[in-house]
Amino acid sequence: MTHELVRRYSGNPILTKADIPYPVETVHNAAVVRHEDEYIMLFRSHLRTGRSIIGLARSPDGFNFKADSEPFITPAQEGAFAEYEAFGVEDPRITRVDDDYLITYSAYSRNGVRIALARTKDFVQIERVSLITQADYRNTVIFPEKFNGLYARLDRPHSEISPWSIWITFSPDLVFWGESQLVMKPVAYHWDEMKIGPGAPPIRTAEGWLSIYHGVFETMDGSVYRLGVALHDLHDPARIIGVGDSWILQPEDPWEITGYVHNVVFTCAAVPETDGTVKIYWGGADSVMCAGEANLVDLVDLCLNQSRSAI
Ligand code: BMA
Repeated sequence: MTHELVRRYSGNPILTKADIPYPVETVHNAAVVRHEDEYIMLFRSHLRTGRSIIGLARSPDGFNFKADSEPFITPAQEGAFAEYEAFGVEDPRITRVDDDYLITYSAYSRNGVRIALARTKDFVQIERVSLITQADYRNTVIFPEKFNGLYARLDRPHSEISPWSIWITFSPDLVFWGESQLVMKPVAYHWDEMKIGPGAPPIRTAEGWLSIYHGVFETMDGSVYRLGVALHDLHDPARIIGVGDSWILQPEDPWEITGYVHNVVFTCAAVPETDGTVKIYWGGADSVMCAGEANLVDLVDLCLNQSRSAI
C-alpha cells in the first residue's frame, strides 16, 4: 500500500493571500524550519507586477501560521545581487548547518534564473553570502551536515539535451562549488518522466538521507507536479540507495488542482519530528500553502522495497 502515505492536514490550505498583511497574489513554495520554540516559514508571493518576493510567517505548532507585517527578502537594490534579483526572488529552502540557517532561493533577472545563498541566525538579520550557480539553475537544497569537511547540495541544472535531472555539488566554504555529479534522472513513461528537481532539504534517517523531490509529467492538459522520495547513502550522498517507484503526493484537493498554475504540488520543506513523523509542506497550484504528515519509516520503506532505478 503506497497511496495515502502523506496525511493531509484537515485545515488546509494553511496560509493564503488573505492571511498576509501586505498586498500579495499568492502564498506558495515555502521553506519551513523549527527555530527556538516556533516554526518559521519563508513563503514566496507573487506581487501584482508578476514578480515574486519572500515573506515570513510564524507558528507555535507547524500548522497555524501568522505572517509578519513586512516581507523578509525582497530583491537587492544595490551590490552584486541587485543585477541578478531584479525580476524577483522565489522558492526558498532553509537548512540549519551548525548555528546558521542557510537559505537558498531562485534569483530571477534578465540574465536568467540562478541560485542565491543567504545566511541568518535569528530570522531578523540576513546576510547575502554568494550567488552559488550561474544560469539556469533552480531547486537547490543544502544537506544539514558536511561530508569530509565539505558542504553538499542537490540542484537541478537546466538541460535541453537530457531530461532535467538532480545533481550533487560540494563546497568548502559556501562560495566555491565543484565536484558535480549527476545522481538521479527521470524515468521514461513514468510519473516523473519530464523533469525532476530537489524539493525539501534532505533528512537524516538511520537508513540514509531521505530526499523528497518533485517530478513532472506532461499531459495533453499541461504539466502535473507530484512528489516522490529518494534515499541517499549517509556517508556518500552522491550514491542513491533507492528511489520510490510511486509518487507520495499528487494534486487532489481543489486548491491543488485549480489555481494560478493548475495540478501542482511543489515542496520546498519537510520538518522531521522526534516521534518519527515528518511534516511536509507544499504549494498548491502555485497559489496557497498546504501541509501534511507522514511516517519517516514508510517513506524510507518505499525507497528500499519498491525502488526504481536512479539513473
Ligand atoms: C516550476 C517552478 C516552481 C513552480 C512550478 C509549477 O518550474 O516555477 O516555482 O511551482 O514550476 O508551476
